[in-house]
Amino acid sequence: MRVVTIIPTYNEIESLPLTLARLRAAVPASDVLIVDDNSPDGTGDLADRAAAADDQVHVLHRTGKEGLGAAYIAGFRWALERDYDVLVEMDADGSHRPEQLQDLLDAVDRADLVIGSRWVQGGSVVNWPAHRKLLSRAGSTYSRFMLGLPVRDITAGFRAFRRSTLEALDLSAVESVGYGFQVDMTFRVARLGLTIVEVPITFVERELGASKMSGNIVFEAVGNVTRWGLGARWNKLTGRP
Ligand SMILES: Nc1nc2c(ncn2[C@@H]2O[C@H](COP(=O)(O)OP(=O)(O)OP(=O)(O)O)[C@@H](O)[C@H]2O)c(=O)[nH]1
Ligand SMILES: [Mg+2]
Repeated sequence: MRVVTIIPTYNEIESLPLTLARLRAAVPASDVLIVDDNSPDGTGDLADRAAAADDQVHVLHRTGKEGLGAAYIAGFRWALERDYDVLVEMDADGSHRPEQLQDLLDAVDRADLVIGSRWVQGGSVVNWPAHRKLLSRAGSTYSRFMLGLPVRDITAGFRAFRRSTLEALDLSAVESVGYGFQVDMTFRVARLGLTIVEVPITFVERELGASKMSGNIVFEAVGNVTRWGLGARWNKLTGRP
């Protein structure tokens, strides 16, 4: 099983070195692809140096900040052009513990998509204030209800896709930028009738660098989920596919 872990970065010069070192130590078999959006802080150069020192580390440079969704799509395309069997999504900021990646990989032979979940039995979040937990859970509950999906942590960003799953999707149709991207991908995988398995993870709030989360990203996600959910119900009522 050939695995590549895709890490999107924007101004992660403080977090990336440790995340990379932990990942290479925890799952040495996984190649790494860093997708950098021309970070002003020099994360791209740092990634190049890491790639020069380790032939399992690769870098994809993009010209400007286009959001996490666009970065992942570019990373998926890069990996699908190569012979990887499993494509992993992981944040650079330490929130997704590389030491738990193997748990996701262990589940990928019985799933088309594995989600590292905060909101299943055994999952947890470290260092989040109550309001942030509430926002995440409420977002997942709303999406689950609107989209009719059984997934507990729908915005989670620590994931493993089988190659065949991404090949079955029309990646050029995915347009969401922030959290909406994870919901969008989940909804698309579910609509294909593919199997989604959640494994518990401990999510650790970033300790270094700054968040790229914004009100816009939340609004985009809520707006899209509402549109998709209503659209699906309308299609059902009117008998459209
Ligand atoms: N290439 C690229 N990476 C991005 C972009 N926006 C965010 N990222 C990366 O995506 C990952 C998640 O972003 P975060 O800022 O941690 O967002 P978050 O996890 O929702 O927010 P926090 O909970 O505050 O950490 C990190 O590795 C970021 O560097 C972007 O526009 N382009
Ligand atoms: Mg984060």
